[in-house]
Amino acid sequence: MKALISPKLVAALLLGLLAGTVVFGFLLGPVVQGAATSPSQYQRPYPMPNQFYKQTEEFYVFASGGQQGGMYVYGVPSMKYLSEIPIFVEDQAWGWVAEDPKIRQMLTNPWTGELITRGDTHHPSASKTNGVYDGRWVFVNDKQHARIGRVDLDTFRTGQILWIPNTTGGVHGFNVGPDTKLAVQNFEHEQYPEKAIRDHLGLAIDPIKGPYVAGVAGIRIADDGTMSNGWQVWGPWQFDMARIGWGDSSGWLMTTAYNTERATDAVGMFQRDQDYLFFWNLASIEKAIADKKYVTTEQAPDVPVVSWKDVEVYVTPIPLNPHGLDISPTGKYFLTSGKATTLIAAVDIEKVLLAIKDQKVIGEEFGVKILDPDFVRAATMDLGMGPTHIEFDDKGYAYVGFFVDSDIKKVALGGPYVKLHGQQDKVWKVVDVLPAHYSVGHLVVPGGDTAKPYGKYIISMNKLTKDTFLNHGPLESENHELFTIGQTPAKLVDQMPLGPETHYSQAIPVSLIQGKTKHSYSEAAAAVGQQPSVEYDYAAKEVRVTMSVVRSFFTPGILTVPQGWMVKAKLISGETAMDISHGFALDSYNVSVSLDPGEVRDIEFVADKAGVHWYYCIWFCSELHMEMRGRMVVIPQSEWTPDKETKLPSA
Ligand code: CUK
Ligand code: CUA
Ligand code: CA
Repeated sequence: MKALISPKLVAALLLGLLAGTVVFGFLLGPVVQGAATSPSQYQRPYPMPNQFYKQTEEFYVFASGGQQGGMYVYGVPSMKYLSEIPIFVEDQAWGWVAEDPKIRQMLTNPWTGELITRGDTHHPSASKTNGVYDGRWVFVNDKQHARIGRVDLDTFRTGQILWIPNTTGGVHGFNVGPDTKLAVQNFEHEQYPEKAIRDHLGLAIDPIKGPYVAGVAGIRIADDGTMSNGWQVWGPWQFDMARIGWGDSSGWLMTTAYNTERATDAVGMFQRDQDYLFFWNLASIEKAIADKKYVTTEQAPDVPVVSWKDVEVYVTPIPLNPHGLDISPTGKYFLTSGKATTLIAAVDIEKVLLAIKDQKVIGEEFGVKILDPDFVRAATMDLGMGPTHIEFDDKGYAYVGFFVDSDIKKVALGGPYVKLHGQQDKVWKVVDVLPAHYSVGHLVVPGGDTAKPYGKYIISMNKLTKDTFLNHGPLESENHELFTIGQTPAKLVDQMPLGPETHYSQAIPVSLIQGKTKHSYSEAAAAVGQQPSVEYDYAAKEVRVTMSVVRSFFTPGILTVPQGWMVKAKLISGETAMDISHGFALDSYNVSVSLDPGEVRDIEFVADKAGVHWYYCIWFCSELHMEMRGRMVVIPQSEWTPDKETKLPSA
């Protein structure tokens, strides 16, 4: 071996001139060749699995991670796990850490200044143009802290986190509208808001006994994806799900409430035998704001808060304690499932609009007209135990998940959908049952929540897996089951264990994303000319470093710091090659960041521990990966003298 490594080669390696693969081949090539066995021993299935899967993949699935705090990404139909996208929770493996001030700011509550690194993602909702996915972004909510994350699909990274004011959290249904201009976020947990809101609503609210109030937040989305708080509507009820209409239901916002009882305990939330589906006229909300019928709060002086009394809103009764609220592809039918019933209501928006016009009203609550359910419903289906969520395909069928029955029922839609499936005699009836393992939560048909479902597949996101996979302790994984639905009966084709805990997912065609996925950032190119530098600021007690990170060096390779000073480092990856990542982890400090190719990242930390601390690269990036390290030498202030400053040779 020794003879293979010439001083020239070492020089080339150290200059970072050779790609990792070349280095590897050069160093180890002769050894490997010497030990080569007959090729048959290395035969692989043909085509090579990676090429096979890559070429036949049709959809990216973005699955919310629930208490994992981000999203999982996998491919369909391979059901191969690809990645995770950290959003609300720090995740050093994917480079999402609070020592980066940009990330710290996103994760910091703008009103309390608290860094919040816990989260609970529920409902991813993809950007759309004319009601169909356009592959730009996936937005998702954090139920626990009332924030919305935007994931940019060129990098698969979080680009923005918007915090929603006036609420203590507990937000559930989240949905992006058909043209990605408006998104809505429900407040599921009842609240005791600032006095300005309580006074404006004029309801009796007792901070201990309740009943409380809640509402919906409207989030505006600019053309570049930037979210901002647009408005809030508050009233006597909390909401579970929220959907913005399109097509037949354009201009309407629909929400469901399972606690129309306004109770504060589970038993109380089951007292009625029906709860409500709400219809909010979006233009009436904008008009109330234009007419200045709103208040603002101390916390959010620029976010108008409107009372339900000042907007056009109607309700209609639906089976009790609803969970699923999903809209058929033309925007016509709203299917809602009553969790504790066997019933699914199909409400027809055209009949809702007629009922509003002709006053088909059976009563009123808090001044809101209750539309006659017999008039507005196209059907009430008795389908099975524990219905959860609903999806739609491209052939006029709805799919309803059942937690208790552990299956999915395929139902033929009526009305204009008959011409798609031709099952005239079977409308609103079950035409197929798909067994699941087990307990179905959400379902996803690619595009199944849009104006144009792609159909072909359905994925059942099961809450329980029990004995489906190798057991791994009391906490079992989730189970995503893939069925093909182009034919009846549907066919189970694969199952995949996945971490906790998926709620909803979006399945987006590969063709909308693949072409624009970046392999490296262009930031490093922009930062070219920024030579490595070290600057000591004695007034601020700060060391500011610009550090170049490229195979296989950190420059500077030594950094001296007076103990207790702040270190502000700008790390610049000089890599443009695909998949060559570096990192910066600092011994005995709580600091570890990852640098994608060409990425520029800032990190800040206090050098509070004296001694020699190595920083090293965390990705195996080349044959000199282990050697890719440098020293931070922290010197007690009493021993510090300016001649100990790190000096870089001037360029
Ligand atoms: S929820 Cu979890 S299975 Cu948050 Cu859409 Cu129903
Ligand atoms: Cu860079 Cu390992
Ligand atoms: Ca109820």
